[in-house]
Amino acid sequence: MQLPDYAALFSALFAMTTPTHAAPPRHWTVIVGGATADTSIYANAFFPQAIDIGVGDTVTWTFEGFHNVAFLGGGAAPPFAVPEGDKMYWNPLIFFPAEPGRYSYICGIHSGMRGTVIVKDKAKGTPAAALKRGRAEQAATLAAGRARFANLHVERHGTAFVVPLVGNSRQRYSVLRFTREPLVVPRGATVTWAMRDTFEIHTVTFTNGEKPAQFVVPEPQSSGPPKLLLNPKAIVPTTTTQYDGTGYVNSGMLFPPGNPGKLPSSFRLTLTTPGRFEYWCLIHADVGQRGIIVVR
Ligand SMILES: [Cu+2]
Repeated sequence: MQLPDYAALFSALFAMTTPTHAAPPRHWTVIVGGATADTSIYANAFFPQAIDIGVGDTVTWTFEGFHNVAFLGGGAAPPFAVPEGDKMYWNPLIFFPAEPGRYSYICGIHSGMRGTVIVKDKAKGTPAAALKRGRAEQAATLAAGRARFANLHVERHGTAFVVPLVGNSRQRYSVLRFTREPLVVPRGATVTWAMRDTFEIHTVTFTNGEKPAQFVVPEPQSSGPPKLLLNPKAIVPTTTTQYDGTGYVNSGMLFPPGNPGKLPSSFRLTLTTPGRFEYWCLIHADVGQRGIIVVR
């Protein structure tokens, strides 16, 4: 999913809401997200996580790669994330009070993804040094994710298999893959996909050879950016517990374990028929989150 560039909008708003100042305003950059070249690892973070700026300076958030961030226009004094129904959307209309202080912001989609802007009378560092620090933090995050993926194993207890969906909120990455290799199980085996990631949401969806359904559907608005709607085909779970290799089977959205809403964080299927079956995460199908199960 390609997102429009809102950098200019951010900058314009900052410029509008910051007073004229004796010292020339400086321009800072915060990187949002990032991914490995093969898109298997995503950084769910702001880099640098904390940035010091001076009163009157501007900040641009630069979005890298695919990101599940929805934008909504409008609103008088919007918070960083806008609730709508039971979902949260990122709101680009961010007004920093133009006075010293510590301002936290979050990504409304990825719980736990947060950053801080510290506004001082005069910032100590330089924008170049802050960006370099951001890049270094991002590289460390992606390296940690890559190492985790390299060490990803399906758990097996007899004929029960567990595919962990992993991420790390401290190191701020998510692995957007199910397994490294096709998972081979005996006929009659039960496979559980278990969320172990406190950031992300995924689906487990067998499409029976069909192209995976789009998770978000842009809906044009009379003004401003399109509203992004969640596709019912992706979010409504099917009731299947046994899979014979035919039909459409969907877990619906799987959420971080122990989430406050007690929303589902695992999905289980018994595989009754030999064959090779493809499944997808509909949320991350664009970036190749596809799994293969071979039933023997
Ligand atoms: Cu996913």
